[in-house]
Amino acid sequence: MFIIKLGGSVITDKSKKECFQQDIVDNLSEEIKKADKDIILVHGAGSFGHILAKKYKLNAGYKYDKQIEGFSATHAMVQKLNTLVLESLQNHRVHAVSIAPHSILRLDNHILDEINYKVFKEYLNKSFTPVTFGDVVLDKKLGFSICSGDFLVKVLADHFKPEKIIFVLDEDGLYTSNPKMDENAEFIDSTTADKLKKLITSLDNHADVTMGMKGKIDSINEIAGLNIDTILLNGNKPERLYKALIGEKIKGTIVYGDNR
Ligand code: IP8
Repeated sequence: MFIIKLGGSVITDKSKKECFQQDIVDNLSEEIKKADKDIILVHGAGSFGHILAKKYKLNAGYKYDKQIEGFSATHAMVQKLNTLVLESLQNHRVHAVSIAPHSILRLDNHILDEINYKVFKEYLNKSFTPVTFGDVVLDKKLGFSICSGDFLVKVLADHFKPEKIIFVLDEDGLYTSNPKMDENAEFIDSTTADKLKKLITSLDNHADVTMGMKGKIDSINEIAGLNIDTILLNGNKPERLYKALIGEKIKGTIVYGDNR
């Protein structure tokens, strides 16, 4: 089984509110269908979620009444994005079922308090492709907060121990610094959790409430600690996701699990 995270920067144009990348998602759906693997799919919120979540400071928890409006507006937006992803998958005959985080998990000061893993398992057993996404959720201590797609990948990987985790990005993989800002950034084709810890990457300058690339490196670090190999690849380049799923070599970064 594989866990795939479709990054918000691939499935949406992060610089424009509510801008879905239909052609790219359609290509990725086709590749997922062609590879014919058991998959849990997770997607980010991109420009559908981060702009509003930042405006209403939702990740800081419940501080003022207007945030209630912001919470429900943000949820509606990420749900809308999820429907677009789902439609694309279904149009490519991937039998996707949406599992919305806000209804199956609760955090406690940003840490996992409870989650219903059974619902993922039952859909997987029946050959569905469960699709979950970065969402706003209840938080025991903070009232509410944000559950990012990367956080979901981490907790689902810990529980389901997939064969591999694949992060689909808008870059070829990891670099020694942010390639969008630094022309001397060097590409990393393979690394380990230990080396990753030393990597300093400046933050993306998008309105990303869950910390962009820095957040991603932190999550990958923890995933590598689960002894699961993680591949980072470019979702804008045709066939890379498909080839990674069937085990062919591609341009991308592989982060080896801790036991190597
Ligand atoms: O795009 C963030 O999820 P991510 C979710 O995976 C919201 O970091 C609601 C902004």
